[in-house]
Amino acid sequence: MNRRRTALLSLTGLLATALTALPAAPAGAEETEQVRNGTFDTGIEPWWTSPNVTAGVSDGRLCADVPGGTTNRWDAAVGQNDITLVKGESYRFSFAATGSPAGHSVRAIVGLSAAPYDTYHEVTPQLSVSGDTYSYTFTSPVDTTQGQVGFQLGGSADAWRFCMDDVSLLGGVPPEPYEPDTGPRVRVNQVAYLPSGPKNATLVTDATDRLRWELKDADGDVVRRGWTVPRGVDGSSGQNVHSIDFGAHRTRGTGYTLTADGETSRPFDIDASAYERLRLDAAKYYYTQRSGTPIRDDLRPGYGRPAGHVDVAPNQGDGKVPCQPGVCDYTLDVTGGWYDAGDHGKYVVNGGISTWEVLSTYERARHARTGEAGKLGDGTLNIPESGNKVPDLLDEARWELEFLLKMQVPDGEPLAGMAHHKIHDEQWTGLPLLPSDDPQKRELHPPTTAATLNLAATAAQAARLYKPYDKEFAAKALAASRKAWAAALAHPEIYADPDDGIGGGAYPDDDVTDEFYWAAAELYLTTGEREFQDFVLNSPVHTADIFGPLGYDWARTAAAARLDLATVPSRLPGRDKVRHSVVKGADRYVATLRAHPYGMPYAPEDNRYDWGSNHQILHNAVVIATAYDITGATKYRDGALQSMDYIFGRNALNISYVTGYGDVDARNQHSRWYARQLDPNLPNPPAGTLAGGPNSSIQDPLAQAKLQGCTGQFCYIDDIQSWSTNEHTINWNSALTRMASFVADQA
Ligand code: 9MR
Repeated sequence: MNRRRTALLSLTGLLATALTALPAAPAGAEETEQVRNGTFDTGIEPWWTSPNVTAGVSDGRLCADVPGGTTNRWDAAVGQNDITLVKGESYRFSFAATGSPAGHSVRAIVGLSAAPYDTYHEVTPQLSVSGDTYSYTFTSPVDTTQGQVGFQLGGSADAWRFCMDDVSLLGGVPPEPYEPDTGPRVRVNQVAYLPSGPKNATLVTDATDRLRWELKDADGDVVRRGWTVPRGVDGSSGQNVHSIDFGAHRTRGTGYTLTADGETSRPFDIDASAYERLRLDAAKYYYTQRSGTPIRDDLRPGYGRPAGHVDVAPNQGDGKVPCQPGVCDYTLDVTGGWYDAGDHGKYVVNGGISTWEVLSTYERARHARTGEAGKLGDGTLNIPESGNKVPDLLDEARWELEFLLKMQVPDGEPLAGMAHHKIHDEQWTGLPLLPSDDPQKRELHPPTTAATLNLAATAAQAARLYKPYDKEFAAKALAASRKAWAAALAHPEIYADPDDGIGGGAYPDDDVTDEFYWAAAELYLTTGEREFQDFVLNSPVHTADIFGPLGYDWARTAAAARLDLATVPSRLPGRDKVRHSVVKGADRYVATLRAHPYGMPYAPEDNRYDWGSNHQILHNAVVIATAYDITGATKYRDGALQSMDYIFGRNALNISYVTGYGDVDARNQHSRWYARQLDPNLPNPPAGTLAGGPNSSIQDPLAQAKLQGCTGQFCYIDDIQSWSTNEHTINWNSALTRMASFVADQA
């Protein structure tokens, strides 16, 4: 520590000289130590410890005896408060540490010492007995004088000893520029092209003239040659690119590579089997998202965990959840359902669109020419209900449906029949945190028209799909749907508060004409009744141009109705026109895809990628795929297939956005329980988990620190802290589920 002390002293000396000799230095230009007594030369002041930790100076270091038997990381800690952080300034956070016995890790954070305890930088290194030094650079996203350097030591069953020294937080260091490793400049679908499908790639190059390309098999033998097509500068990446079409090669095989301009792509297959796997993996994602039930390790090795939010401490549980103060005076049992994403919230609007898309994957398989409903039938998904003679996909969706029905306001209450918008924690919780370890109070938020119509739509759809398997449940769902429909008509303009985003997302939507259209469409398709038919035909949404560049999502639900009216058999007057409108939408997306040098059906205005852009791309692909189901025309089949290439690596970052698929895949999605990046004892997300993908608005601090000024496709980072570019959600995986099934069916 003496060395450090000298370094600090001489730095102070330098600073003093600089200050007298030169005009005022620009803020942040000098390196300044923010931590007091990081070398423990004067005892442990001003460091604090949690009451259960005993700390003192030993051999010039701070050593802490940590008790066993705590749950969360922050249940035992050492730290220092009152640290000033300056927004936009970069800091080097470094320390030396030991842990004994071996095998323990420390969660070291720089964050906020007061609620909501945001962390601006955190790492969880595994400690050694002999000791290591650790050093990290990050940029502060905020101005605060309430900063904290904290070492969280809890969560271990056994007692252990932690020692640290030379703790430093040096401000004014040069920021570490973030350069994503994008690998070879030839960008391919790293998973697989279908033997009979289109095969396209993108080459990043400064060359403006066409170049030779070669396709090699696994032995390195050239099996096909051709010329690239120069495409100029691509606005979505800022790169000069060429495209490559090797679709003429139809020979099945693994380990192919594509070479051009002296670069060789990552390997890929020409085969369908990966999509058969993906069909199941994408749908299996939902079991591990279940709330209210233990996840069985025998069904998902490595993913077993206790039931979340079932009234077992420290959970406050979802069995008797009150409203936010002043909203209602009853409690509801809202156990079950799927957790929305990496958080522990459950939201009816997002639950609704997700359930619709999972159910629609099944419904499409029943009606489409290439559909094979048995592929997601009983016994395919390895869930507790497998073997009950009900298609597994329906069993999985029912887990969420039962929850959605519980969110309905009970009879006798003023808003009876409406649905509460959401239920989640009172405050945001930190990462990592298993659902069963969440200690927060849970609350119901006010009912909204949007949530009510989501419930009406999905429950109506459920009523027709479950009828052959469970008449009683089908009848219950239909009754709930009718009740919700009537309640929405009686309260057509109750919107979610866009500022209600503490402890959970807001999911605000102040245009519900599309939700009304969707609910009416599902009720019509299930009952054939005149009231719903009239509502559909009279809705301005019925004839509106709804297939815009961004794709449908939880707030823009008209497409859910239009796709179902076009494909689920009915006697709707003018049904041909509805079918034609889908084909017209698909034509637009195919045109976008053909004009795009990365070959995808997504070109948002000014290349401003939206939150969850990956699922929007998949949704535009669903529209193209549906046009294929309607017309049987190859150009739609090919367009839908080609859209997958972007998701699997034919993109500016050369990454597959689906965990477990492709040579380099997204695997650190923002999640409180697939948090391996923060705790080596936790898993990464299961195979088949889609990352949200590039988001030009980069709302989270990590993305803001690393990706400032990013162009379209580059606004993404595979880091668990980047919740605005790298989360996973039930409504994004439903898009993957639907497309995976379509692609597998084309084999
Ligand atoms: O996907 C949602 C995105 O469209 C919204 O712009 C954003 C802000 O409201 O919220 C996203 O949804 C998040 C939700 O609010 C909470 N759970 C995680 C969701 C995905 O990030």
